[in-house]
Amino acid sequence: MNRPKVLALASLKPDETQDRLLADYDVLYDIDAATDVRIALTSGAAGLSCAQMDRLPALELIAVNGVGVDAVDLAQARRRGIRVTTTPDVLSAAVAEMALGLALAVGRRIAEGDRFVRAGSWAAGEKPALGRPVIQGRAGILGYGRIGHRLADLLRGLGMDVLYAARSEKPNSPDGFRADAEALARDCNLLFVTTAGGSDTRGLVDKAVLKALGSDGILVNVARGPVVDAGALARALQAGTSDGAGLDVFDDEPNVPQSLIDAPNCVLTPHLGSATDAARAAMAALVLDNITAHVAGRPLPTPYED
Ligand code: 8YV
Repeated sequence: MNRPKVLALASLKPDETQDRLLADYDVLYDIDAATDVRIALTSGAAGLSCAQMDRLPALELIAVNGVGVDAVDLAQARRRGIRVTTTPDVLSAAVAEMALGLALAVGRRIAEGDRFVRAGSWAAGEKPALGRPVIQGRAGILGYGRIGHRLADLLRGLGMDVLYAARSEKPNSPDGFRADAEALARDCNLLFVTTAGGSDTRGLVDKAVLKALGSDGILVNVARGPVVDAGALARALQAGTSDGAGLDVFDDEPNVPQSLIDAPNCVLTPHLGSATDAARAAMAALVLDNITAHVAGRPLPTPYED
């Protein structure tokens, strides 16, 4: 029997899920050899552009291994009636704890302390820089979707007051609403970015928002690089008008601007938000479930909904 073809622009983890994909489907990796594929598997970061879709005239389904669809040309997919699925919920806890970890790493200078020990500075009698309390005061969450909600639960559980900015105020939320990023930044000392990427949010955290966050503010971005103006952030960190930043995402991954590498109190991680074994296994299982459902003509478990 002919196995359905899948163009794989991303691989699945753990290996057992990748093995299931390889067992059940004829997996192609080269888009030029995939002109008749009906299914494309991609990651949140890689997405699928309009130009790529143009090379896949038979495409019916884009299965994203992640929640971000900013790299998928959704307008073109809609025009062509191509369905898109993502992996919501199963990665929210992982991304939320990464955000919290980055805030702690920045505020308590954990990454800097690690470098200090390894460089022999401690043994040489030098004194490490002091950190600052992190879990106190008010935390702001920019983007109040599934990941933002999970993070808000964690922060509230730690005794923090939580504020959020989103497109609209959420009825019955225990957290305080602010109408925009600047108002949110003004009223908190930890600002977490969990909003979707794409043209709507590009440069949302700009010089004015960083100024509103102030010189005792910490910024954490686990969303998409372009949401934060990296140049403005690097300048604010250098000038001391921002206290610190924890960044898991960047404009041009895996390249990180030298200005951020050189910036003081800036913790940089390689897009690790969903990178736990449990989250990645659950994501991969959902990707396979969506592909299987599509092939069988059943309803998609997790279609992307705008
Ligand atoms: C993944 C992500 O790291 O969900 C997303 O959009 O950015 C991350 O969870 C990425 O999709 C790689 O699979």
